[in-house]
Amino acid sequence: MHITLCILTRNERPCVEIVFPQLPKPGPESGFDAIVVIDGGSTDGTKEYFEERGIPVLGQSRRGRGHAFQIAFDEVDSDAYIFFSPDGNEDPKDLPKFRPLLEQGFDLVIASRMMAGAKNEEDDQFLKLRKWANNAFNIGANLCFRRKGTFVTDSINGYRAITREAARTLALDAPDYTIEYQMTMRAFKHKLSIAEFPTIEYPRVAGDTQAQSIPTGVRFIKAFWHELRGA
Ligand SMILES: Nc1nc2c(ncn2[C@@H]2O[C@H](COP(=O)(O)OP(=O)(O)OP(=O)(O)O)[C@@H](O)[C@H]2O)c(=O)[nH]1
Ligand SMILES: [Mg+2]
Repeated sequence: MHITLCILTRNERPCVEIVFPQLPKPGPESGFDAIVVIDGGSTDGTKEYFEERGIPVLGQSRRGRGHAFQIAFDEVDSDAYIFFSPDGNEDPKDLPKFRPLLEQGFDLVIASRMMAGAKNEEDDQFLKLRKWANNAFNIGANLCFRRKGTFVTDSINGYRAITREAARTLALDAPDYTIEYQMTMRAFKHKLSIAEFPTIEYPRVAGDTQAQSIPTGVRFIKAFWHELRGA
């Protein structure tokens, strides 16, 4: 199975300088065969960082994380895709964990921040607002759309892999940060097989989030409602 690591960036130069050197090279040990960067219009030298190192960079005609997924599915020839955000949240040591599950036949593999053995960025805080919101959206997705398999613990996390065939089946069209939530809800609806493994979520190593909590939360409610109406 040919697997491509898709690195998603928009103005992440300071993070990329720290995180990219921690990534394994494509090959049998790494769990992927190729790397591609999908960049949503960086103006801070992120694109140039990768180009200088010979890593292919695909641009986007429209901004948005969901559009970046579309570019991967439309333009990257691979049997499966691992999506990775190089801002420090995601542990590169987990990269080899996707391949065995994909090769076992799972359509979608999610690194879960919520299951036993995992850790969420907010777990050490008293107020875990983002985690609680994530859990509420997750329970809604499981209750309304899951028709087989066990309870999925983290339907929103971006650190995940999907096969090309599954991506085609789901006809994803979310343009923004709701892309992963839409992917999981539609995977439930289509009775695709979903695997999770526990991961540890670390804080961002530099820079600021581009996903503001309240507007992103509203988009999640709309995405959920959209799937409910189309269920
Ligand atoms: N290709 C692409 N990547 C994007 C776009 N918008 C955001 N990203 C990337 O998606 C990843 C996740 O975005 P973040 O801003 O870190 O969102 P978050 O992880 O919820 O927030 P933090 O907790 O601050 O890390 C980062 O690597 C961003 O650079 C876009 O329009 N296109
Ligand atoms: Mg992040």
